[in-house]
Amino acid sequence: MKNSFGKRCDMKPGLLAFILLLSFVRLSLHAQECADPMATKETKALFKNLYSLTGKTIFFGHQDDPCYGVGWKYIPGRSDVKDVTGQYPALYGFDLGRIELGWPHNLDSVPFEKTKQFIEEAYARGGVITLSWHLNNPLTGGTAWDNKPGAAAAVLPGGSKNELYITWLDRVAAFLSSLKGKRGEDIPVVLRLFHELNGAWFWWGKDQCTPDEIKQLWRYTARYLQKNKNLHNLLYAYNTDKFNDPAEYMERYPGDDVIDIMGFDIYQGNALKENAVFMNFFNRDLNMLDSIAVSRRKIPALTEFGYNTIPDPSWWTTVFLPVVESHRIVYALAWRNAGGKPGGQAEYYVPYKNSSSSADFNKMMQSGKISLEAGISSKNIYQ
Ligand code: BMA
Repeated sequence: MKNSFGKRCDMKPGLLAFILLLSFVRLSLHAQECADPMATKETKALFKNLYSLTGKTIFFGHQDDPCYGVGWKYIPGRSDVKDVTGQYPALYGFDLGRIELGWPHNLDSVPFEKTKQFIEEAYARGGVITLSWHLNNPLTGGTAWDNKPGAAAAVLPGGSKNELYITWLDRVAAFLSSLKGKRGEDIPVVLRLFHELNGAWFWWGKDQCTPDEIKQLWRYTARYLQKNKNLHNLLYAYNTDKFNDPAEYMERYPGDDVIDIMGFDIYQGNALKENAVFMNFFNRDLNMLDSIAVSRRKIPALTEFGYNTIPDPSWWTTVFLPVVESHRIVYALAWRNAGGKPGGQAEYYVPYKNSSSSADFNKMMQSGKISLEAGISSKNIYQ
């Protein structure tokens, strides 16, 4: 028998078969474990359940869902998704931006006290929580969009902003460890760090740091939260923006040992304005994500999506659903319903009560492919 270097290999076929079997068993056992070997029981269960539901259902999520919607803010129990469908979403996104500065509210004015309350309520309903972090530029003090290069290198050990970054991580960690379920258990959270890192609009983007720097930053951050802060209630989501090929997708991937969920963000508009053009691109990226996630035994997800103001009233059943239903993503997070913005265009990505795509949104929910609160609470994903 020749090995791949063309040399003779004297191993007995029986022994070889045994070794192959052992590696297969190891891989299969490994298949349903999250990246942090010390993850809490509930966090491990969340990974295992999301992994096994991959390709079976798509949990629908919405950023800032219980905080505000089009024409309202902080009305207890209210949600645009619930106003339209009668149910809360299955997944909830919130953002930590400015927690690093010790602010009482985030970059979109959501008080962190409310975020904590909404997370605890969502968890009690059996929902999944994912957090993004539009953290300021630690080098310049500007926002996350201050894309002057050099910040990633500066926060790594030995860099001029490493100490500052540690104080920021300590604040994030304090928040993450304050999230408790009814029995006092830590609430599992999908932490979506350094999102859209193949774009060049954030300080952690592709023109702002090298692949090696962002990989180091990712790994350093995850290890700090696990080892120094003893946080074991986290699943880690790697996510790019839309991408052209697997090489682009993987260029900045920090490694299987620190990632649980693999996704990308995509919006209809600009170059992807026409339905057919968008569908084609979206479908192509989902195909690539499916095979990358399968080969690495990770959970594929659509980490952000939307078509601002949903100008096409049948968009949900003629564009979104026909593309996603044939793919393996286990959740899809629609971006926030900010509503009317001072001096700007309205911003919303899910319908609100009686808006033009409300009926079509309900029609999509009746397809059985997409799950809201009832579809997730019945799955007991934390057990
Ligand atoms: C963007 C917009 C902004 C917001 C930011 C962070 O896509 O919604 O208004 O500040 O996300 O949430």
